[in-house]
Order: sequence, then structure tokens, then C-alpha cells
Amino acid sequence: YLLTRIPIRSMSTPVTTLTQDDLKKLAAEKAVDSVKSGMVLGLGTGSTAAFVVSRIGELLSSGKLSNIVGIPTSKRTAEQAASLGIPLSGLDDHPRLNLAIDGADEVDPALNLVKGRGGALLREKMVEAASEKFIVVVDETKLVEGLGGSGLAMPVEVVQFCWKYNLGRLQDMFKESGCEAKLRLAADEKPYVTDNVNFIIDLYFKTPIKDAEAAGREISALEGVVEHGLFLGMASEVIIAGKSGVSVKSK
Ligand code: ABF
Repeated sequence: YLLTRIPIRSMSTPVTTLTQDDLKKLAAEKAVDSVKSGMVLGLGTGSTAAFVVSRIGELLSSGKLSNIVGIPTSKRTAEQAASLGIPLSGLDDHPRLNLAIDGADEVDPALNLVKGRGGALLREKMVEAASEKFIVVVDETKLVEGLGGSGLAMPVEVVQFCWKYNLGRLQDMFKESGCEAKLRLAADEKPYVTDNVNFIIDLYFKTPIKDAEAAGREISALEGVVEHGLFLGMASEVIIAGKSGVSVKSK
């Protein structure tokens, strides 16, 4: 994988005082350099992707970009983009996209990802699969040696009708690695409901997943599973912002 390091340019904020949000913004702005007028563009979800969407909004309103069509990966992103005047459409009208830019929860050394802690994994995976190029934007806290290794959730979207069945099956599937499966709850303690009106079962691995390809295949084969948060071989480029600068890793 090719690694390019870009020093943080002269900025008003000293490098040592950069917050995590500053880093997310730096990664987002670097990614938006790849956006050209006339593109059909996948718009990601999450706090890093939100910086991408605001930057595109700024460039459109200042006339530096034109004729962009955004394909949002969630209702939240659609609302943000619409409020900034970004023209929006869907996969029905644009089944092929030029570029998608989105955040991630974990990035491994081979640029495989865990995504979906923000709950938008299903539309994210469809939009990003339909895109010629997929740029991932993260701060350095998202880097892991192996997927599942952060100890945080690896989400699986399931239909509501059989969520308990899926919870048990997923728990059994990974019981040897001490994985815990939990239904995701919203702030009101009710089950979290996705944009496609499904539930999410979060898998908490104790150690990184040994064979993510096999795990992905096995999860997908389960009746009632709609999608999982392993995004393998999908990222064309990952932009990582850290205190020492912005790195671009590409395939
Ligand atoms: C989306 O937002 C998700 O796939 C991922 O779960 C999350 C990352 O959010 P953030 O940028 O806020 O860390 O990209």
C-alpha cells in the first residue's frame, strides 16, 4: 500500500492543540480535494463525514464546485446536505457513482474497515459498492491491527421479525472468541431502528477477528441478516489525520 505523508500546513491552531474534531476536519478537507464539478458523489454518515458534507456545501456556494449530485447514505446526511443546498438523488437515478467519501470505525493495515457504529451501514455499503472510488476519512484513533480489535461494536443489521434468533445465532457463531452479541438500544432504551427499519446487533469481540472474509460470509449467510459492518476490499484510499500530519494510504 502506498503511503503519502502531508505535513500539516501553516494553520492558525498549533499542532499540539489540535482536537479530534480538528483532525477529522483535516482528513475531510483533504478528501474533498478529489471532488470535481459534475460528479455523482456518495455522501457518508458520521461526524467526520459531516465535515466532508459541510466543505462540499461551502465550495458549491462559493461557486468553486458546480453540478454535484449527492447520494446520501442516511436520512441524517440527507438533512444536512439539503440544508446546505447540495442537490440530492438516489441509487435508482444514479446506480453508478464517481466517488464516495465516508468515515469508518476501524481501519486495518490492508485498508479493510469496520463501519456502522453510526447505524447507517446498510446504505453506506450499497452507496460505496456502487462507487468507482471510495475514500475513507478518519483520525488516527481508528487504526487497528486487526478488525474487531478495538473492543468496540461490529454491527450487524437484521430484520426486526427475527432479531432474537439472529442474536443467538451470532452469539454461537463467535462464542469461541468470547464475543458478546447485544441488541443496540437508542437513547430512550428502546431498540435502535435503522433508516431501513431494521434492528442492529452489535458484536463485541475480545480479540481481533482471525479471518474477516470468512466471518463476513458466515454472517451474511444467516437468515434475517440484512448487512454487516465488515467493509472488506472496498476502500480505494484512506486519509488519516494525526497530530503529526495527514497520511494518505491507497491501494
Ligand atoms: C460512519 O460513521 C460509519 O460507518 C461509522 O460508523 C461512523 C464513523 O463516525 P465518526 O466519523 O463520527 O467517528 O462513517
